[in-house]
Amino acid sequence: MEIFGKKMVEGEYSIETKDFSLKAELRRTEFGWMLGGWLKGRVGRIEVFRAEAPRRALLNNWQSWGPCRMVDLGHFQVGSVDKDWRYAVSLVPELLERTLLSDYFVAEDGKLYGFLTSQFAHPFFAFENQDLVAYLEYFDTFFEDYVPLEPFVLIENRDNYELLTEYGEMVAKQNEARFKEDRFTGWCSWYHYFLDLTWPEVLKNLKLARKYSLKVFQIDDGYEADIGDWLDTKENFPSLDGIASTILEQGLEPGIWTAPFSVSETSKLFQQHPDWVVRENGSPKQVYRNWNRTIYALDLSREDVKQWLFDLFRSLRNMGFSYFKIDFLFAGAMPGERFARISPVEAFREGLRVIRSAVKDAFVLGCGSPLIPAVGLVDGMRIGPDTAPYWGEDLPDRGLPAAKWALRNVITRSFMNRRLWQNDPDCLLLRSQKTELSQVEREIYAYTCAALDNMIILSDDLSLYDESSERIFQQTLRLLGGRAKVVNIFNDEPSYSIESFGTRSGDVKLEVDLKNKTFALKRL
Ligand code: FH2
Repeated sequence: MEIFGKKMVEGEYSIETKDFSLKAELRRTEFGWMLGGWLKGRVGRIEVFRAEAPRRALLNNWQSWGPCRMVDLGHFQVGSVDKDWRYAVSLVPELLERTLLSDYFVAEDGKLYGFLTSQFAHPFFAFENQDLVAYLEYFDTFFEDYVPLEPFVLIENRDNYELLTEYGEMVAKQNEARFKEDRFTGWCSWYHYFLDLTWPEVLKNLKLARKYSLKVFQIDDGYEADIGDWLDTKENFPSLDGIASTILEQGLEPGIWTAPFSVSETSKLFQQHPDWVVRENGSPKQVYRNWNRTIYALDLSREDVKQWLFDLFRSLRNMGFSYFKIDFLFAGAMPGERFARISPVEAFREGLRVIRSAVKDAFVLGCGSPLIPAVGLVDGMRIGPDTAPYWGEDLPDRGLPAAKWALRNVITRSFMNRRLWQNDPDCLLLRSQKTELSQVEREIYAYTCAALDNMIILSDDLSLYDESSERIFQQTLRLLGGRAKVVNIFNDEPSYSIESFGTRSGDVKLEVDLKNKTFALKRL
């Protein structure tokens, strides 16, 4: 094993080049090894650690929607899957063609390699020939003063699930993770209505939400005039003020979806402030396409942009919204030309800090977000791709909506739950009509989320609920509250055994098979 290209031994490492200086120290610890340090200047991309590559490993993508899965490295075709991923899949896309990547951490039987923070750099791992190589990507950022090296750890001497939970705890501590811990249930408009949301349907569900004792009522994408023009609603929709007060009058907490770091080419925001977006060769840089439009990224290094963002979220908060699903957050972290010379990761964190301070004590749910840079700044985090009213068994795993792939990440990223934030497993779809999900598929999804003590948000036309929907929902609520362990976390997909201790139904064991679609729930 090597540190900065030298033999890995306890002690100090220092690098001086014409571009940068770096001082680091490697220590042996009770759990394995830990490397910390400082650097200044223009680092670019630096190799931190190198070891022999494992044959099988748990690989993790940098953002919410990306996969976290076991990969058999002997059989994996580089570039065969990940480069087709929906939306941006990597902060170092040119490497995806050549190597297999994992962001933030890699785990194998008995070992976990990971970075504890992403405050300045983007930490990632690449498989190069027979080696596993850990890098820090600082882009072209110049650091005038010393900044901390993102700490690196090698965790050993733990059973496999504890490698992950120990890592989660270290990440939480290092980032001063803070999040609202209360359990609540909610409703979200997306997975039934999508962009066809209408106000009469909102009102209908709002009345029914009380029957199911839901606490949060969240309007998703489908109310806004354009991406970026968040305070303007579409035709036949009340103002946001009106939306919030209607929800409040029914005794629920109003929630609203935005994609706050995204700006559509067609928006008034872009017409008025073409200089507010991240650039490439001097022109606005397309960071992704969606809604049939080119989407740019807000330049979060600008004071005027931050003021606008603060005012936007403070207004929404003042209208009464207290739950904010902030989506497509990766846009804010995309590399490009920004006004101030800070790294994309610093810009992203600046943006999240502004939102956090503007909404005060409200619940902030990250989505489509780089994971580690958001720790300490959000209350909840989507940890998988979109679910869907179908299982998706024949769909290859390419980041397209499917209940099966959404649920796989719920299991593989379960160690993040209530350590970094509350995991959002994506919505439960419990309706028995206007869905392709069978009853057993709906049960597997709901009980897995509950046994792992995740957030519970329904996304159905509630008027379609029948006796089976209500029974699954009640059973789901009874399975919450436990401390969970996925016994065989490094299994090849798709079958897992989850033990959850101290749930509202006592200690339980849930065995789920995502391929054959079976489950068994037992008391321990
Ligand atoms: O809010 C929904 C999904 O939950 C989110 F993950 C993303 C887009 C939307 C709406 O556009 O896929």
